[in-house]
Amino acid sequence: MNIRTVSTTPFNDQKPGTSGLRKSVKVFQKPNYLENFVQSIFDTLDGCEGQTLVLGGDGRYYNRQAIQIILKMAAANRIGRILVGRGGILSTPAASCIIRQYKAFGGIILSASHNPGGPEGDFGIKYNITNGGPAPEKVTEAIYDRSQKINSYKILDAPDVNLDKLAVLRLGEMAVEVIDPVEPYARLMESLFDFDGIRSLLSGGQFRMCMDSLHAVTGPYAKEIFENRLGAPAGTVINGTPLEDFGGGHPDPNLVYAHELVDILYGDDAPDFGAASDGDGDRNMILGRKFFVTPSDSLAILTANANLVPGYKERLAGVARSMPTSAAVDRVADKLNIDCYETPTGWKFFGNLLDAGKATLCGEESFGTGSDHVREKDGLWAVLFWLNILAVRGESVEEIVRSHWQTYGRNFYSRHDYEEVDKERASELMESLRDRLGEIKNKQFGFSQVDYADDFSYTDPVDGSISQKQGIRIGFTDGSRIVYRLSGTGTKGATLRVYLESYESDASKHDVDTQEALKPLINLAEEIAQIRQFTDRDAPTVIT
Ligand code: G16
Repeated sequence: MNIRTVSTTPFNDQKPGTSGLRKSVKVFQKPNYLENFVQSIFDTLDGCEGQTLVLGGDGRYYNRQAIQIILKMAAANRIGRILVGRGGILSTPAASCIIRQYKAFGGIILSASHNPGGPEGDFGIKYNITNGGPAPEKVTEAIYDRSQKINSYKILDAPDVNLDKLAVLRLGEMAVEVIDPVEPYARLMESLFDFDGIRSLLSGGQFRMCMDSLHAVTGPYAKEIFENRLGAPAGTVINGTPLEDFGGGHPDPNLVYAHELVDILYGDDAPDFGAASDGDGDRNMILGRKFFVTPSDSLAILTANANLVPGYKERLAGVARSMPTSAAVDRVADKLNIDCYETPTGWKFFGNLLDAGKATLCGEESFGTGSDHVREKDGLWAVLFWLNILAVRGESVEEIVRSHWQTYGRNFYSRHDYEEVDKERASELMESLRDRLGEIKNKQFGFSQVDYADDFSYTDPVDGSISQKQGIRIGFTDGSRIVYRLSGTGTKGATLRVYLESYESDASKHDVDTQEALKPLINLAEEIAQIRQFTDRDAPTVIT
């Protein structure tokens, strides 16, 4: 078989965002676009020749074609062995699990996460390092730098590999192992949670759950774990067949996009527990009967109840949350007397803390929770964690959350997204806030006295690397807070995210609607940033 060297020229838009390179499928289908980025990865990885890499994706449109291209390029770049999920499928947490279990050099994950799929949708690619986690900024920057100078890539002329049968094959000099994408992950879950206890809960006939896989990657994982291994009735997993376009839906587990599940959980005869995951299986949404658990509260509750779960009993070293995530978990960490870290948005920032044993659990407001069992956030892991707690405590989701608030107080929390707004105007809004930080500091807005105003900067406590301009924070003396950030995962225009948080210790005031409780802060967010004027929008596109 012949290795071809193909001439190419750089694309100037290959800078990875919050989580890898995400673009529309149409952009990825441009001649040489995918190839340039993949070659830039291989050129950047020192010592990858002869090594094992893991490869798989969330099954969205273009997944199969991209995998064939990457396999042939890997063979041409002298990679020793590739472990690829059957059908080209690997959920993001399963890819992380397999990199770690097989002690692979790293992995290439194909996903645009919660972004819609199909020929008109999005596609994405990211590189994960030996610890199983997303490449840190120094690696993604090196890949980008390389992509700006690239003038050729290498590819093997060979027929496509059959991805649909478990087998060990050869592609030129390289071994290709088509592996079961579910088994290693399901085994890892069994080692962390009390499967017997959860099985009694799910098969006892009293407790009912509904898992919405949104026609995305978790379908086969959820069916195997909940229905086959834990005895939940068939039909517990809905939308469980992965489709290339996610059935035309938006595979984002939140109250807006997972509306089928929300309707079930808020309908007559609702089940006791509902959950959803996203395109690539790393996000989660948790619902009780007619009750929504905010991701920030979920992280706090998992932390407070970790002792009930075999894999975490008496072994929490610390917790970490992204800066815009509410401080609910900080209160729990305080009580447990463990460290709590505040990182920029992006799971990659948790990697060092997990590797160094400084944090055991991590979470983000963006429906992501995880632990040191892998180096990605993990949707089904969070669902199992909740089921384990429910099995032990025998209370409803709502009771557990309310008693948590009673102990720790309630952090009212909401995120307002303004999607697909004009990029330049959105940057102007942020710049204008930056310019006025000095003036905003110590200012009084009505009853609200500003306590601090800054642009979040993070110094990694393990390697000392510094990440600046990670979001504008305006904190008030009553503990409430507004954060403004531009998303790093959108593919059309810009997405402005406004994160709102206030704290209420008085349990008699916990029963207020979140948007109502945050109303004064929402008005203040508009007054300070002039969102309507900069975005030309009267209201957010998505409120979570
Ligand atoms: C990615 C990152 C998360 C981040 C989220 C939203 O998640 O891994 O850490 O919180 O994007 O980022 P942004 O606010 O910049 O859009 P996923 O699930 O999309 O891979």
